[in-house]
Amino acid sequence: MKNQEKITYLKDYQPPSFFIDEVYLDITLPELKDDEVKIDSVLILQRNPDIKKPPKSLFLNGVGLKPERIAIDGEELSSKHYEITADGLLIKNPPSSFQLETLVFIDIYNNKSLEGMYFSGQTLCTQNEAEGFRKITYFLDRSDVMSRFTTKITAPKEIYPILLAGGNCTEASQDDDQKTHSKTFYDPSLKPCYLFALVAGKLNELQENYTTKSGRKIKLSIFSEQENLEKLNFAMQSLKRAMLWDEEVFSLEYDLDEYKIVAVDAFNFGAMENKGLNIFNSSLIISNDKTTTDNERISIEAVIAHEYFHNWSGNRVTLRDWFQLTLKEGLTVFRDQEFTADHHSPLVKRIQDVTALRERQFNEDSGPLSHPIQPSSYKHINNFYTATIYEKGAEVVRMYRTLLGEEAFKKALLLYFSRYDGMAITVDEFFAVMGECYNGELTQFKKWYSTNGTPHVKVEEKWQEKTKTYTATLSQRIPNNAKADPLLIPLQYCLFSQRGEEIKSDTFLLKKSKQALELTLENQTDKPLLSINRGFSAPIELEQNLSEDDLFKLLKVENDGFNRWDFLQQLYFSSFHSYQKQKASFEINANFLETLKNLLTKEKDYDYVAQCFLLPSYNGFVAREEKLDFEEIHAFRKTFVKQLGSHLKGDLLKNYQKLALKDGMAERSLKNILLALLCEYDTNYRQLACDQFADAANMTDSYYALLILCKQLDETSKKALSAFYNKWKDDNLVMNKWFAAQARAQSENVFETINDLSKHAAFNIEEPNKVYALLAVFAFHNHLRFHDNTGRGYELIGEKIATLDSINPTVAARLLTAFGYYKKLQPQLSEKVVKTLKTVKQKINSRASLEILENLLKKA
Ligand code: HT7
Ligand code: ZN
Repeated sequence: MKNQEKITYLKDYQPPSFFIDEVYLDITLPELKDDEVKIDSVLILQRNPDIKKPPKSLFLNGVGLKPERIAIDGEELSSKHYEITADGLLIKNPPSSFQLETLVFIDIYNNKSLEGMYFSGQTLCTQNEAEGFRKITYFLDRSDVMSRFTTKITAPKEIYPILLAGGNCTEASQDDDQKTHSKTFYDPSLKPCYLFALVAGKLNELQENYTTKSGRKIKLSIFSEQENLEKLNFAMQSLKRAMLWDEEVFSLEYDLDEYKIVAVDAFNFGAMENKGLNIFNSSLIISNDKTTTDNERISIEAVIAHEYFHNWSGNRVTLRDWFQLTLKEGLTVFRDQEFTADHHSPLVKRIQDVTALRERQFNEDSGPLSHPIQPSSYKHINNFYTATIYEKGAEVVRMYRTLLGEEAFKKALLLYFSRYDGMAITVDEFFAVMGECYNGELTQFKKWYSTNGTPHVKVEEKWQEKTKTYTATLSQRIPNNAKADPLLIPLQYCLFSQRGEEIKSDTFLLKKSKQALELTLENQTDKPLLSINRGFSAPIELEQNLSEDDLFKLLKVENDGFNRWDFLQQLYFSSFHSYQKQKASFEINANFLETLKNLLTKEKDYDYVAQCFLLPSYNGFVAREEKLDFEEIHAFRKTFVKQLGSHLKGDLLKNYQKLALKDGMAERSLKNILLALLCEYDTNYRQLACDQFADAANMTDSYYALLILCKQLDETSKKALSAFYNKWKDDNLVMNKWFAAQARAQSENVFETINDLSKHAAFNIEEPNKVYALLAVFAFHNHLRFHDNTGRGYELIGEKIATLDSINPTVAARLLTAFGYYKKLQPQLSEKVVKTLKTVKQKINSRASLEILENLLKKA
């Protein structure tokens, strides 16, 4: 039974037989805890005029509802006219247009899945993407049914002083004895039900106004619990920056009179773009420099922008079905990446985005969970909110820009938004608009949507001195997808002479499996140097095999900052490969040391230098290496840092001390990376980390010092942890950091620590943030111990997944993806993973977790 779950296929799409034009929801919240919520819904339905044959029945989704009354055009239906099943309501012989009234009760107190309507602490809220609305009332829960919503909420005033829904507030009233009050919201835009939202609770509000370019005044409100009210200002200013940016860059304005955001602690993902009423994981709203790190602030700004940008890319232009998810997510990630690039360093942003793509998406795409940005089937849609749909989807949008050029791309986007405003569409329409604005043939590019796996592009260079002909033969293949047709890959490149002059820069369009870039270079005497995939113009793995000498030459001449950084990455990896061969006799290339020293002592862009001094992470190794041995990777990192330290300790220390006297995000970023290197080089430097921890004036300095100390769980780190705990124990969000710091510890006793922490009073398995902080940080970022030879890491996470599955399947399924690359591990470890997964399979029941498990266990 477990395995025979329903599969949804893209090819089976059928338009809805009915549309719902208007929705009137009358929602009554109970006075007594444990009583149910009453949902009285009136839907105005009409048959889809394109469907000629009158349908015999109409099926509305509905899960876990307790129906009390079902009426058509005011007449209660007798039981022979409808059927209630576990997943919905079937109405027999529906008229061609009618008014359907349903009165249902729902139990919100036992809803731990955090979908539909649920409690986050004392705050009642909703999460309806992808298929949560069916847990609230009977509806056509699909994104191509777009309706106008009017929502009336009635509730006891003392328990729920704040009542919110999407749209503009049109009416407020209270009963005579002031005990009960009501609010009505009308949303004039057409929206699918996944964008419906409601919030009720004891909340405080930060309110400001924003005037759009066309002069409309918008009321902006951010709500949180009382104690966080003074930590909402950064989010508010970020929202205003996002609104202004979308007007200036894409001429897109906000449309309603109100824009509301609510922070809740219990939330499965980062945030949700509900029309006019965003709901945010509190970790992505609440901030100040005492409690939030610089990187967290950048994420907050980006996610606020992301959800705001969805108002156009996702809400006004929405999806026909969930197979189109990348249409809104890929485009919106691209938009938020550009927003952040415009407000901070574009180069550092690109480096960070590509690093994240390699560490998350490339890893996903090279294992059993690989899927295209438009999958052809799914069992549970919640499993497809992946790095591939989001981040690879954004890279596909970026490639359109490279192909079309800045101006034509912008024109195409404006055309897209105006042509499809108010519609539910597919990626085909987006592709068609881009094609219309492209000066060439784009048909082949479409294959990016249906092809899974990261393309590997091999470069073989030849220089014929006699004929002065330079040839680079490029060939493409996808390792785990041998049958894939060739893709259209735009590769920006530059050829340099050996003396460092730029010979030619252009975009090469690789279309065939094998294709030559051939140039006659009359004035050249020596083989030129090729720097390709500049700015990471395509999401590919490059196989260029540049020698270390060529990398050093290119580092001197290349002016594309991204590729310069990437040459350093290649040097780190080539050092690893030398270490694998030479082990004890390994020595870092002197030129590499010199390059790093020059960067540290001469380069003034601290943010960039910080990126260069960040050694590839363990996930970076997962992305690049075919076979994984984390003990060897760990030993290499240690050896590398020891040698780096012994050559550069003076510079590392001097720069650390210099930066410690300065303020600023870039300065802090480099300073903390230098501190980590110093402490890893020689434990005596840990005193510096202790001092920084004790004296820190902000969370960035305090938390990075703590993280450095917690690499080993010993007396020193325990002291710091307990100081941190005593200071922050009443701050639920900061406590997430306390859990995460310990989950990263590389000590052999980390398993006991995690087990103990999972029983700590501040830990709550029902709150996804806690699961992410403790268990996901361990499984996704503590490679040394998650893959511990004893298999204890796997067992620990396996057991937690089994427990979590019956509470919150979405989060359990996400945690399972930590096993995604197990086939690259040494056999003794991959066998242990399989054993753990098989044990977990016996203990779980949810469709979401089973889908991931079955994919993981699929034979290659
Ligand atoms: N569009 C939002 C997706 C989302 C979600 C999906 C499934 C289950 C819970 C969820 N919470 C939010 C987030 C975004 O991309 O903006
Ligand atoms: Zn999104």
